[in-house]
Amino acid sequence: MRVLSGIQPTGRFHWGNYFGAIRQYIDLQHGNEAYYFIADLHALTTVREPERLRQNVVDAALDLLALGLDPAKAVLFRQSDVPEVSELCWLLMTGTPMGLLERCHAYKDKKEKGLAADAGLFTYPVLMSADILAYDADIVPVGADQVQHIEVCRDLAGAFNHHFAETFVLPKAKTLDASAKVPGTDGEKMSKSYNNTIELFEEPKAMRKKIMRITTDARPMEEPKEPEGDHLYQLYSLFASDAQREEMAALYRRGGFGYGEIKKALADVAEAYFAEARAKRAELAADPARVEQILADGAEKARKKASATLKRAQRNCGLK
Ligand code: AQP
Repeated sequence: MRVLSGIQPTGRFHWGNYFGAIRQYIDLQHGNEAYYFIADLHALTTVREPERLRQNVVDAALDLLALGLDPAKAVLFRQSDVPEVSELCWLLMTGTPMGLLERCHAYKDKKEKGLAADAGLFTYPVLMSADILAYDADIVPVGADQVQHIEVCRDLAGAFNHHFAETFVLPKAKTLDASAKVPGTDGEKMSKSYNNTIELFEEPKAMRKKIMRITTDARPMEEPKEPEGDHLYQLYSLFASDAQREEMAALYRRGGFGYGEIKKALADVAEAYFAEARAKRAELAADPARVEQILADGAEKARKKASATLKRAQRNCGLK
């Protein structure tokens, strides 16, 4: 299978990014042809400071490599290093109905909140479609919030294939049942724009502080509680072994505990979980030239694939 996914360098990655998407990237690099990119063109709709964007890209690469993305197995590259994708985006754009984009939640949510949206945000599902189709991806590992955009991609690819000739592979989204929508500290979807995130490589002290602020209900300590649907329990479950999870569920059902205890247990498992990656990240950060080389090698491989797809699409629609 050919696997492709992208992640925006709009800030430091959080637990939602990891358990919803990055963990899948790492698993799927084994036994598949995998392409992963740092979506800097997409990030431009949010990050408007050049230095910060550049730094975010480096941080994103360091995070991914530290978490186990292996450049010997998967192709890691910057989105903007493959200009073929932007051209492919235009080809798709000419056949994209406005109504389809008006229904996409990234744009709709912003508009409903009365926030200013630009054409970049409005057309983002089309660029994302080009990102996917350029590499003939079969599978796109993502969190639940991206499933709608993969459906748009399938619609656009299907319409192009139908109107012109068989050009694109129709991709499928892949989500993980237990972590397709990781809750944030307030119980809503963990998201940078909701200010409810816990970052992967946050300083342990700062991380503990955030964990202590996770919202809980006001039921008395002695009362038994149902663990399912409780976001603190859900977050703990992401890190815990089966035995730890069952023990925690039994504690909830028995009652007689304070949420402070659970939060402390969550901070302990989370700190241990990322300790190895944290050390590896520090090592990688000491050698920026190596990271740059990994991205340059990745771009070369990615361009080769994307330019073959672009040529096919140009020929089929009459440009060549
Ligand atoms: N809370 C989440 N649970 C599961 N998966 C998630 N993802 C994001 N949040 C969660 C998945 O992470 C991948 C990268 O997402 P992105 O590049 O679109 O990052 P993002 O959407 O910018 O993340 P945020 O924090 O949610 O940002 P904003 O606030 O800008 O929307 C994707 O596969 C995504 O599904």
